[in-house]
Amino acid sequence: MADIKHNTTSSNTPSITVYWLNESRADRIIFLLEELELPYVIEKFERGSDKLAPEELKNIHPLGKSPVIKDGDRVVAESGFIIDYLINKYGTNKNLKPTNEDDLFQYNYFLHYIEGSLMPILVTKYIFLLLQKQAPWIIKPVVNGICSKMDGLFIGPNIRTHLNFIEGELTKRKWLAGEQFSGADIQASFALEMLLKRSGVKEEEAPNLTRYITAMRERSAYKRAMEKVEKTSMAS
Ligand SMILES: N[C@@H](CCC(=O)N[C@@H](CS)C(=O)NCC(=O)O)C(=O)O
Repeated sequence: MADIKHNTTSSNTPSITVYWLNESRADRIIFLLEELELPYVIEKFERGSDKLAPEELKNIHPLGKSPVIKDGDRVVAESGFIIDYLINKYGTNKNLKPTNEDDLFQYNYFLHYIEGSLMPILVTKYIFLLLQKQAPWIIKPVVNGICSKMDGLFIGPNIRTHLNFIEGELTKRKWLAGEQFSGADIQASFALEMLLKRSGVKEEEAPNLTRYITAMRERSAYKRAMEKVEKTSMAS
């Protein structure tokens, strides 16, 4: 574990610590904090060879998952909740949460949809890929057979349904919750990049999602966040 100081905090600025795990949803929170231009400190945790988070993360929150943050003495878990919490508390003048009813409806929906519906199928796909990669050679053909059957029957079609849904939503609006970029897009950011990648669909076949991901990557906060993530990954 390493402390990575990115900003110096003074007594009247927020005291936010992000408990960051490599290759995790914690990158969303770094992205948000860069959008909000808030000072924060990253504490780095690294996955073990089993790909799980280290036990010490349970000292921060009993579930031992990342992201989890501390804001002063308050521990906040769940990426969607952390995003909404930080925007409500510190983002009032940043336009990251819609004020009109229709856009706010979409904002809340997508904040829940990403973790409630999309991530479970993407994680299932990831687990099956990992299983195929790590299977001992002697049972590899059997494991590969089971995995490709599951992919054909269940995982692949579900991923395609999500892709079609998102592609359709993005024909109606520039961002997920209207014409204005919001916290819902931050929650969706890396998940939708993964959705496109895991669907195996070419960018031309999902032009709206491709346009959306390109616009996301062009944001200066996204670029700064990626630099912080890269720097944190490299730090010992
Ligand atoms: N629904 C939670 C999911 C948190 C979660 O499962 N995080 C993963 C990383 S993306 C994790 O900590 N995995 C390590 C482990 O399960 O040991 C959220 O959105 O914050």
